[in-house]
Amino acid sequence: MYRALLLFTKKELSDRPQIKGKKKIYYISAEFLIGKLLSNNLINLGIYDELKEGLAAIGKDLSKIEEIEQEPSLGNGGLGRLAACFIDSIATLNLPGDGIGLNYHYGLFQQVFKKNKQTAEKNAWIDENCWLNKTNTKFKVYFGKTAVTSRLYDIDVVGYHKGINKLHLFDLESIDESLVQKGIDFDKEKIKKNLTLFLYPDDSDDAGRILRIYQQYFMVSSGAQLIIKEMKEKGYDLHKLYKHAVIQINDTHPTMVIPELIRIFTEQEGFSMDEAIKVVSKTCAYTNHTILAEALEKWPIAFLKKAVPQLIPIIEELNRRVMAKYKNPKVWIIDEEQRVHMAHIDIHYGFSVNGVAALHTEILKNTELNDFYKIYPKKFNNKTNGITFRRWLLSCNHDLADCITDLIGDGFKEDANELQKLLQYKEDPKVLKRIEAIKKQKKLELCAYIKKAEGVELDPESIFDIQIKRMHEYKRQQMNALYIIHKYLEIKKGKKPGRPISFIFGAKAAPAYVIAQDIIHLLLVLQKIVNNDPEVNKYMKIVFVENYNVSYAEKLIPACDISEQISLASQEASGTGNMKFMLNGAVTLGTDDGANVEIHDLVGDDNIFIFGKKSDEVLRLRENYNADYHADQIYANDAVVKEAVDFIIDPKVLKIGDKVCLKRLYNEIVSKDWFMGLLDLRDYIKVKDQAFKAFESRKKWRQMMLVNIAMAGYFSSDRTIADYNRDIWKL
Ligand code: 26V
Repeated sequence: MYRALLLFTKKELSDRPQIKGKKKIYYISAEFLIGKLLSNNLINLGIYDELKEGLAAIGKDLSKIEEIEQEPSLGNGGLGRLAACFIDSIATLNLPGDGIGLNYHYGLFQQVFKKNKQTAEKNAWIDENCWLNKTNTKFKVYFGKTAVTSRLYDIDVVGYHKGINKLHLFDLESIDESLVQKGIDFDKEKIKKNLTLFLYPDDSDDAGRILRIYQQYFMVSSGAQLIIKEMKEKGYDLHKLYKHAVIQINDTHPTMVIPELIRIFTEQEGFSMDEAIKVVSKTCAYTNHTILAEALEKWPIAFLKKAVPQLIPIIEELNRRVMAKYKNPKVWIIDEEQRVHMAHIDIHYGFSVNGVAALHTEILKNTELNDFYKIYPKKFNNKTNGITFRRWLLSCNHDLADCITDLIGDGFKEDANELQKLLQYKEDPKVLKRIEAIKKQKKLELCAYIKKAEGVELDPESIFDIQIKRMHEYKRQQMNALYIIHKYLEIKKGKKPGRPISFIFGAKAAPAYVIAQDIIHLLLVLQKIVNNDPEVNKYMKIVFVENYNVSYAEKLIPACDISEQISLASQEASGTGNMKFMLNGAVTLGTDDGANVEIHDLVGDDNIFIFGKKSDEVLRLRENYNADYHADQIYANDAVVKEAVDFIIDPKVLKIGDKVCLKRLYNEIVSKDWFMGLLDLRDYIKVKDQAFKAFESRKKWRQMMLVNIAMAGYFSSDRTIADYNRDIWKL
């Protein structure tokens, strides 16, 4: 049945018209975390309901058939999922625009828990029953004198009741899957066989880091050739490239497209260097997604020399021009350690630099990229992220979408701001109860799924408190763990919560990120202790779901009561899970960070739970961290904090867990606490308890749910893309 539906849907897609126009956006990204496509394609094609009914009439359940599809997990997290939401919205706004990326044979690793630890398995998704269409387009890509062939595979991207754009994924013709050994290990040296085998979960070792350069260049060289080919086919003058194409560079991973285009123009198209630089600079725009130093790419020039020697003279020329103009070494492209700062190429040689939420953009302008902001104030702009409501409401929560349609019609499907019409029902008990009943239903469905998938039985009457996102210290799952310990110890002492709480986690950690692995370990050990303690498990349970991915998110988000968005203020560029939860009627418990700030502004103080130090204060403390922040003193002076932290190395915990991991984590927290979990823990406990208490004022809580749904319209990626188009792309 799945195969029949896939073939039928592919045919429907191929019958739809291509979206056309004089100018086109190319969204280049190393990641497109598209997730399963069947139901989204059916929704966008406008045939979902008809098909579902038709199938039901012959005794088939579409939602069961959907389960068969393998998820293409071609992204690590937020950045990749954003790219997927964006291509959906670009097509929905009827804008001509294609994605350009890589056809990884194995997506983000599958997470398997062994002995309460994360292990990684390969995650295949390509087979004859998938959405890829093989094309005849091939390009030669040179690594110095070594040539490989790239072949283009396409996935159709259909807008909501609109035409088709493409997601172009390039693959290595000479790929060899037999290179993969145990887990996700493979021979990293054999570039001619391994280039597109894996999506990168981290870049901890040098072989891996060089391979990443090869991947990036393979992507941008293929992409540049495709763009030039399309321009020539349309008869456009390459000297006017910027009139017909705009290239949005998604983080620095595709930055080499800038020197590559300049190289092609000067070496093959007869441009002068000045002319090539001018044309390329007017075509490329850059999006920054993080202020974390370790994620801002700086490639040793020696690595680039090894992989792509042909780009070195171009990059050196770009750097010479910057040095001649600006005396501040902090804005140079090549630093004194002979490293190439990829973001600096984008900022000098692109026409737009944007952050992904209001606060993030302000921090870029005033702190992280301030030296550049002073040079190019007009280039900087904000584009607050968004999510596609097709996937994150219409597809993952049919019941809620139908309810909203009954109440305010289906205008919100084209114009998400219409969700605000829901506010008129704020005092309508029937409507409030219906929304609550839908939440209840989603919780029941999630309970059944978790029982089957994880073997844990949750109480659907309990509060569902959910934190799902990559495992990272700055996102502070460790602080959530400390709250859980605190609650556990309170229950042990006889202070029992009025209503049980289910603490739900989903998170993958980069395989080489030791402390993140330790936090996963702690949570899995806590899960064992809490869930097996008959004195406690009536009041609280923990479930850390195995292999969190897009498909799992689609089940978790509709069932959530409290959305945990607790990053250290200033560190989460935007977050997009926060928007998905809000749209599905969860209430945010969070810091004033990333897009939480905008959620807070929209729903007001009464419909969100905010805690913790503000970003100004955090940034100030971090400027002189060792002198100004003292985790050890907080630990020593606050009995509640100390009790929770000490439990990490309590004999009860060490008995089940790995002593090395737990002690390492304990030491990290009491001595460094780089992301200041201890600073905010007291306030977190206080406000989280307030949130649990507020859950009992049922009318008020239902109203909070309604207000959150009603105000979520701003976070439609249709709005975000309209903003990109108005300010940057001008299609
Ligand atoms: C870095 C690396 C480095 C090692 C190899 C793999 C890899 C993959 C991606 C990245 C960049 C991570 C940046 C990122 O994902 N930022 C997130 O972007 C979201 C969309 O804008 C935003 O909502 C999140 O707050 C931000 O953390």
